[in-house]
Amino acid sequence: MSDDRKITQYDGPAGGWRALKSVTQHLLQQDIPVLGAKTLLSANQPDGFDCPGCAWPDREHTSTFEFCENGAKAVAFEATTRRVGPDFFAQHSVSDLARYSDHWLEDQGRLTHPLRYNPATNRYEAVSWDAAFKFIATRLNALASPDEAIFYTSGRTSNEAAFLYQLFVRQFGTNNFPDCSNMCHEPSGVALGQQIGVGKGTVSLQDFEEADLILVFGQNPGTNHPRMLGELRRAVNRGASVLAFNPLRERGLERFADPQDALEMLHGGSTKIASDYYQLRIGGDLAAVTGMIKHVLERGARAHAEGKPPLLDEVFIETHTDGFDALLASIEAADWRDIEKESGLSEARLRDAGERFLRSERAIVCWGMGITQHKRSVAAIQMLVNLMLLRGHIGRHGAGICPVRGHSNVQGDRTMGIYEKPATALLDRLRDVFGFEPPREPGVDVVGAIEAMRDGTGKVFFAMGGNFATATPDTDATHAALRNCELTVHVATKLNRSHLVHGKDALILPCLGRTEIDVQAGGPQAVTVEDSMSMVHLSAGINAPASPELLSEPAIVARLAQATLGKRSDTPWRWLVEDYDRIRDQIARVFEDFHDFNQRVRVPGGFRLTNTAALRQWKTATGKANFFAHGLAEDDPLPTLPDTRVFTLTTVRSHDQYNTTIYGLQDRYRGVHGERRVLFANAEDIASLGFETGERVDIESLHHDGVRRMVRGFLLAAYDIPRGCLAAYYPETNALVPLDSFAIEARTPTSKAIPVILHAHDAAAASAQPRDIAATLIGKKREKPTLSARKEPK
Ligand SMILES: Nc1nc2c(c(=O)[nH]1)N[C@H]1C(S)=C(S)[C@@H](COP(=O)(O)OP(=O)(O)OC[C@H]3O[C@@H](n4cnc5c(=O)[nH]c(N)nc54)[C@H](O)[C@@H]3O)O[C@H]1N2
Ligand SMILES: Nc1nc2c(c(=O)[nH]1)N[C@H]1C(S)=C(S)[C@@H](COP(=O)(O)OP(=O)(O)OC[C@H]3O[C@@H](n4cnc5c(=O)[nH]c(N)nc54)[C@H](O)[C@@H]3O)O[C@H]1N2
Ligand SMILES: [Mo]
Repeated sequence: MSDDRKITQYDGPAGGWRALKSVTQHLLQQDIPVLGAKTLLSANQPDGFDCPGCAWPDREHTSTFEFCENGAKAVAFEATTRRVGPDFFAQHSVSDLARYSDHWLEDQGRLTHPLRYNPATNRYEAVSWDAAFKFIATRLNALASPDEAIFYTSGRTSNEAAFLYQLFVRQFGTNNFPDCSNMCHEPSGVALGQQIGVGKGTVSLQDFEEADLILVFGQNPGTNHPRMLGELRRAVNRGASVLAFNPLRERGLERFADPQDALEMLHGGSTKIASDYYQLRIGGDLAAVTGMIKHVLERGARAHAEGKPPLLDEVFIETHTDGFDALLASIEAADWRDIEKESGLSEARLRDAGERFLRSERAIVCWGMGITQHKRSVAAIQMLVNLMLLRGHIGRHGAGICPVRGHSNVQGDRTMGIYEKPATALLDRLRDVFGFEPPREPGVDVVGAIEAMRDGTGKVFFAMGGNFATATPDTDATHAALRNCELTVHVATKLNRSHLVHGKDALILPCLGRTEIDVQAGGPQAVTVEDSMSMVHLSAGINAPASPELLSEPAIVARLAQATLGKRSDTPWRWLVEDYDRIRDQIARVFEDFHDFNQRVRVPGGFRLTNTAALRQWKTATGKANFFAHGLAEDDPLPTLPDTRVFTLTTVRSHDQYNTTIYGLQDRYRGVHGERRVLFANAEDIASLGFETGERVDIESLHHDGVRRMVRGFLLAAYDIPRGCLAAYYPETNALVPLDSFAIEARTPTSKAIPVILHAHDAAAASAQPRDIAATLIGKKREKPTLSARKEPK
């Protein structure tokens, strides 16, 4: 291993001085010491921009400086002074660019001009905006059906852009709206919708101040929602408990030094966050919560029999819920041995967790991708909510449900109608307000979009942000699908892989970022976003645009709509974007909850959208909050191979990335430096396979479709993780996730539970023909993979 590549143990707390140091380094790397500092000070301020980092809410948008290391990186990365203009693309052909890493591509800087791919030169070349819109419009209008076009959205898009975008696409005639949510919190929306009648969380930040117990399932806030750590720390300091459920020991859930706390920083102190850490098996959450519920129900029944005060909220269960008896029966049927086996936790530990829950008067349950990206994620989420319903921890102070969203406006985009299965009520409303007949057929989600492009029924792929080629599963299949398109178009701030894995024709449309001043005919504009707790507020950039050529996302949508729809649409597209208040007035006409939008959003801090579940009104099929019974029986056990150990691999984010945007090669809290192809494994597993820490291995995933999926050259790192479980970074491992392996009902790729086997690294094999593994899975005897401790030359 080279000197700058090392894996060590990190003993410090999350946050602290090292977080401050890291921010300074990132600002310097982006060549923006002065501008960067000014920019950072405006993040999440009443008159500044919404931090593009994550969807965690801000304290009333009024604190002096909500410091967050990773928010700072996101801002610095956008505010960089580097540029990739037409001269850059003249120097580099697409095949040349394709050889560089994702990190290098985005690190080249901000896109400055609209670009069109020229197959003759194999290069992107500058094109005028008018020509770009005309080209796309002609191609869209030439399709045999509007359903041959697919319109992707990543979650940074503002409410205003998202609203115009869905309006344009529906006037064009399709509901093909795959979005990043499909890969993210879709199961939360599905589970909560069925259960409590609203697909969003019920808590506000105020509830975090009052809770006495916070359960954190499958989430790594120290890295992905650093400002949430501030909230957890405050809660712990006033005596609340935090229970963490995670197969990996995550430093941010253990100890945190708040860079905003002068005393803590001065004295090198830190706060212990999780009072208990439940290191369960990957995918063991449903079983773990089943165990907790089993304990709670048993204790409840005993208290009842002994005439003691009730431990369950019987009044709430009686008046507000449905399905209790079915839950009871299924929990009674669950056997502790099975619970232990599936969760990887002992009965005693789970009873202890259940007991802590019983002692809590005001509990909040939070979860992230560790819960949603599984086959049975909807069931797991419904079990979490079952637990909360038993003691009525919903719709009262200090208690409730908290799916922690990712992208800063992913929740708002859905609210605005970016959804492939729109409700009839929304379509009716659009028809009435805008006088057109919207398409009624559901559109494709992310998996459906890849299938459609693969099969040739999806011909034009348009992306409002994101990095579809890299964020999606089954990398090889997805890339082939994208290349099969007639046209791919990306609205983006930075160059990324998706621009290089393109259709026969391709365009890149560069847009303004959150941090930049957006001037339209009516003067400087602000956009609005909705955070993870349904707060809607304004966001206005402060930096000069990265290039005078950039258009805002709303302007791009409006001009494309005008070019495409022409006289077919009587929506005044150009007029609407002259002043975003006009767009907001239209939003208010469509969505009741946005009444007086322009006035209410100008109150500092914005306003909160109504959450019926938080008011204990249940817009469900039964009119009640529903308990859902979900048995333990795994319907999809790990495949078996003779003489070969099959592991479960989960894919996680490092501390130095924003999804597919790689800021750097450090994962400080996990002790990783200078490398991203790392495989975290239990030391005993490494030894039992005859490998050594620091050795490289190849990872192969197992699936029934006969396709061989393999990623190579991962460095083995001993880590505190249960035996049989492995972890590696996303997106390097996305090639291992089969396209048709997704969550039941929600179709979210199962990126957190991939059955894999390990091979000694075969450096030469990268060029070898892929072998068919199907035979081995349907029972034919397979050669034992070479698992000897063969060392690669260092
Ligand atoms: N800096 C930064 N911030 C971000 C992002 C980013 O990439 N970088 N991404 C944004 C987005 S879009 C999202 S969705 C969020 C993602 O935020 P997270 O939900 O925190 O995302 P992951 O890194 O995927 O980590 C999930 C956690 O789940 C754990 N885990 C894995 N498998 C299991 C399991 O089976 N059970 C349990 N209980 N835990 C498991 C992992 O160990 C890890 O700690 O963050 C948002 N914020
Ligand atoms: N294996 C595995 N796969 C996963 C996950 C996982 O945990 N494991 N997580 C999934 C999750 S939770 C998500 S949300 C998806 C993320 O999927 P995406 O949302 O598609 O991906 P991002 O990496 O967030 O997109 C980054 C790109 O967005 C562009 N961009 C940045 N800011 C702006 C802007 O303001 N406007 C526009 N138009 N473009 C902008 C830049 O060009 C940048 O390259 O990935 C999913 N994929
Ligand atoms: Mo996400």
